[in-house]
Amino acid sequence: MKRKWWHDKVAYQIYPKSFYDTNADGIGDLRGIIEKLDYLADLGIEILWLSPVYLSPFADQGYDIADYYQIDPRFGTMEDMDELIAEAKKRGISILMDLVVNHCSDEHIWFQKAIADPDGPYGKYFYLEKDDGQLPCNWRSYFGGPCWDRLPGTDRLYLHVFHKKQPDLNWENPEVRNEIYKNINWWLEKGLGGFRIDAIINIKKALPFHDYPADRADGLSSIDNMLEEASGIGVFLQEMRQQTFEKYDAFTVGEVFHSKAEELSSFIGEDGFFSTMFDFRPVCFSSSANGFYDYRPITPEDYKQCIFTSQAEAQEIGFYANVIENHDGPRGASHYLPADGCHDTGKKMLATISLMLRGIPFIYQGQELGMENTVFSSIEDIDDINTLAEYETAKKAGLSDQEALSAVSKYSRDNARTPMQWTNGAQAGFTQGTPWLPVNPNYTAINAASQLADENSVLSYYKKLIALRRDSRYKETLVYGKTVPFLAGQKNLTAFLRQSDQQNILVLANYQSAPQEAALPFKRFRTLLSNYPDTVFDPKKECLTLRSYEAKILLEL
Ligand code: TEU
Ligand code: CA
Repeated sequence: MKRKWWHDKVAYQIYPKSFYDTNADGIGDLRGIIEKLDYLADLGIEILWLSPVYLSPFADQGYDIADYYQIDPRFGTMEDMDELIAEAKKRGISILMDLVVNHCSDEHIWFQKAIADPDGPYGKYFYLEKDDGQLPCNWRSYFGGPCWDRLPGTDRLYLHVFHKKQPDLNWENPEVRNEIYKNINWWLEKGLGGFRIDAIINIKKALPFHDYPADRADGLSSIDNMLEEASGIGVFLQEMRQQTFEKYDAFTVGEVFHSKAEELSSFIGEDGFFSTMFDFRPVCFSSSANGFYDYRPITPEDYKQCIFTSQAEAQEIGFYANVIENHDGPRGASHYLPADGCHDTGKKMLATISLMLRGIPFIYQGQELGMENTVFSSIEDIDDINTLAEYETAKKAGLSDQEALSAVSKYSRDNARTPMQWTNGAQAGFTQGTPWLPVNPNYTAINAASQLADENSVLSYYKKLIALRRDSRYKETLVYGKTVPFLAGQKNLTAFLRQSDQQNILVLANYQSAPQEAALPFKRFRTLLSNYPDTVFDPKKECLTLRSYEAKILLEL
């Protein structure tokens, strides 16, 4: 396998709006990120992905871009951005921007020109169809309702698979693709390390537009059916890579849902479309075509199955990017840990698993503190358009207000979007003003300042895990070594070996509160890291007793 500069890095996702506010307007900003670069460097981060900071009306929190060449004034200026790239570089950190090119904002000049002249060149930048009283197809938008809306003041409809303020760009039009590549190269010229690539699987539509069997009472069909049928996306992705990323040796991580197993090597194999893509298998496990109200919790055994399947599938091909949370869902600690394990010890165990897997770890802001889901006391507390749509879906399915609220609370994207908890002071030290989204009330117990001062905190443990990955003695094994499941049939034990020619490293996690024994595959070992200060080992039985949510990383001697 060709070695690449990103293989041994740990990445971190910033949701700028909620990271750190320096001018008291309640919204995080670029200067806030610059101020916290030392914190991130100290944690061991070498790649930093920023969710969108481009000019945007914020219908979907910046995932609706009005100008790809401008920074939104809420976040700062282009000078701030340049300074951020330069300051990060000084600390050995590469910046990734979010590449949102399935759609733009309806306030983008291209869409405005399409409205003014639907038959002109910009009409071809979008998917426009004559409005003959019937929708061109019955796809349901990801945020609820049909994917078609009237192009204002015209007799046309336009396609939006997300919000109506996010019209889909027509990738079949080479002019659109060239505009996108030009933009990517413009940013790479500035010294970016690369991009996280949003909703990329949606760029290829199964054409001509047609209906699929309705799957809800609304008569619409999930877009998944279309994605299943669409083929030929590789032509676009290959062209994009060749015209942009490849020339700069840029790092790219694809947000790829619904990829087909046989396509994995074209996506992330050597010379694949992307450097890596997120492993969403555990996320998809919980989801349901019916919506949030029908999502199912994931058990430790399910989670183990998911990660082992993904590890096996990718290891001969390339690298997955491993995540337990991002800005689109619940907090990892709340989602993946049983209620009796959602404490510091359990959070450290979950971190051990996620960061010791083969792949490129992405940590989402606050994950390193063990931030948890927040509490919504009414639907008024929710800002996110996706959650609001899911709430309506739940009610239409017959749930009461209270039931619907409780169902969507578990999966709401706002759980991840509450402000970063820096201190135990007012507004968790996030802002001197009023935060755009209320802080999670648990900030007095969970915050960076107290954890920085505590050798045994979740944050300190994350630092040790990252340091271990970067340690030259183990790096080869932890980065390139195989993942070999161990005692996979033993319930609520998640164990695997990381193996290279030089060494064996065993990761053990007791994913429950009851203790359990684990027979070791070797007699002599040294503990590299654990969430307990000591080890209960019976040398006669070559057996280790793991206590409640105990995790161990052992080096065979
Ligand atoms: O998400 C793409 C996507 O598929 C989401 O709709 C996802 O299924 C949903 O958020 C799960 O709750 C990306 C971004 O990450 C998301 O924040 C944007 O809203 C979306 O694209 C549109 O740009
Ligand atoms: Ca601000």
